[in-house]
Amino acid sequence: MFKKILIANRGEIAIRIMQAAKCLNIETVAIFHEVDREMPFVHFADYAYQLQAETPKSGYLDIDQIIEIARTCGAEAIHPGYGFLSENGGFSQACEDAGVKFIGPKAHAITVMGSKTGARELMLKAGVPIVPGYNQKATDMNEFKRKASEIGYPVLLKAAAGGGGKGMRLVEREEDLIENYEGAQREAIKSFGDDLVYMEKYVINPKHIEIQILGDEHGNYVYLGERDCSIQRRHQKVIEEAPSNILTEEIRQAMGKVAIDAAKACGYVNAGTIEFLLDINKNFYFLEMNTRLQVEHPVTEIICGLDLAVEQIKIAAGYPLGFTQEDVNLQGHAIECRIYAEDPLENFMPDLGAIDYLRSPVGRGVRVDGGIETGTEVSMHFDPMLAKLITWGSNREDAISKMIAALKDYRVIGFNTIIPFLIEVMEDETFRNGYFDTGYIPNHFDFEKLKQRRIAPEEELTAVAAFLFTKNENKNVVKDPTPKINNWKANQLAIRNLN
Ligand code: MV4
Repeated sequence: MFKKILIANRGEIAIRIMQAAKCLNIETVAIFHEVDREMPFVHFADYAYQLQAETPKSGYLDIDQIIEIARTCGAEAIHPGYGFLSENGGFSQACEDAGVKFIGPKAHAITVMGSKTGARELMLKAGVPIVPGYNQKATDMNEFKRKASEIGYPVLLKAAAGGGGKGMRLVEREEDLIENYEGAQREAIKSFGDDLVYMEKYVINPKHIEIQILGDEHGNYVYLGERDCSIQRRHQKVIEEAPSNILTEEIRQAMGKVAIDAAKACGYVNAGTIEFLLDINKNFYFLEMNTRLQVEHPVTEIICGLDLAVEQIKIAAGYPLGFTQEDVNLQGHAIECRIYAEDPLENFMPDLGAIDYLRSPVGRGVRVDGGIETGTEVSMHFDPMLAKLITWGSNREDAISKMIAALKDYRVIGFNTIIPFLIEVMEDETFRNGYFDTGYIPNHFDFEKLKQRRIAPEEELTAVAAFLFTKNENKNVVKDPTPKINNWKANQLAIRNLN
């Protein structure tokens, strides 16, 4: 087993991986840009090295510098987390060439799954169901039109080098095909430097169901159930849950088998996720494979009773899985809400600032994976996700109830977060009855209702001021009327309440 590993990431996922390493008695090395110097993940590591970089983001993408730090400090392995270099085949290869173990798949698997058309071709050969479509570059537009007619409108045009919905165009009629094709090409070359655009039949109102798999270096594979990630906005997941309440055991097993076939087809090793579209008739189609540990992995590990980051490290160290498919037993229901520093009433515009006061919810069946603390500065350098709140219940209703209570207990004072939006979703009948799909937020969610429910600043500040008053009241400290939050209005209220 490794004695020291480097985590090439920041924030909550860096802490999450360090926690797993500590379980295995492995020393941890953090890398950080200057702007992150005081972040909790830097202090949580056993060692920390500052990255020299022009911009905060470029530091975490600097392959040569990161590998050089690993070699200098004697780290035998590197965990990439998610985002940054986690799906960069060149990084996986560079680690291998440098004799530092990459805690993830080989470069080949990352590269082949990184091309959406390459992945579709491979899945076709492996007998994995894909959405009917046309993978070739359109050299002859009449041929392309014929293919579209064969597939049947509406069709979806997608960038082969894309992902996350960027550059997708929905075409309802033949007369709009060429104009949209050319537009999609322009966007693809601009966003991804590759103008290959392919076509798929449009699956109406799909659910996004993904299967977690693990593969070790000895040819063993297991699937760990599914996650329903349909509650998304602008192709960004917001709420995820496991299991999906509409999947039957029969469909679960069929999707699990197909997911393992997909992993075997690219010689996949370590943790991976196969994303599917599930249509109204419960037909499922391969969408893409994510060759990394995902943000939403906690809902799977909670219902499986596994630590996926520990499993990843053990696989990278050459250990066999240690359990078989028969040992996998899903218990209860888990839900994850991502806590974004965004204003849901301003089209989820990121909101920045310092955290004047942070109080995370705790309790039975409540887990918070966070990378922040009171005083943390939320900057525009990185993704605005602050933390993940996960609840577990014996069934879905129980998990939802715990989530509502925990969200109402969360205090992030200093800027807007999507917590009020998340409470609204948890209390919404369509969410609660499970009959939602990927169109839930854009087509169903009632933002007007949220607006009515927004806590008037006065009430909120009074609540905070009263809390601080109680806090101060309970302490045998010198009565200091100036509470420790730098929100002037709360101070005024607190002072007024104290007098
Ligand atoms: C689709 C689709 C319907 N039909 N492909 C969105 C991002 C990228 N992962 C693929 N996406 C979709 N591909 C076909 N043939 C609908 C979507 C889609 C979607 C998929 C999953 C989760 C959320 C979504 C939101 C909008 C569209």
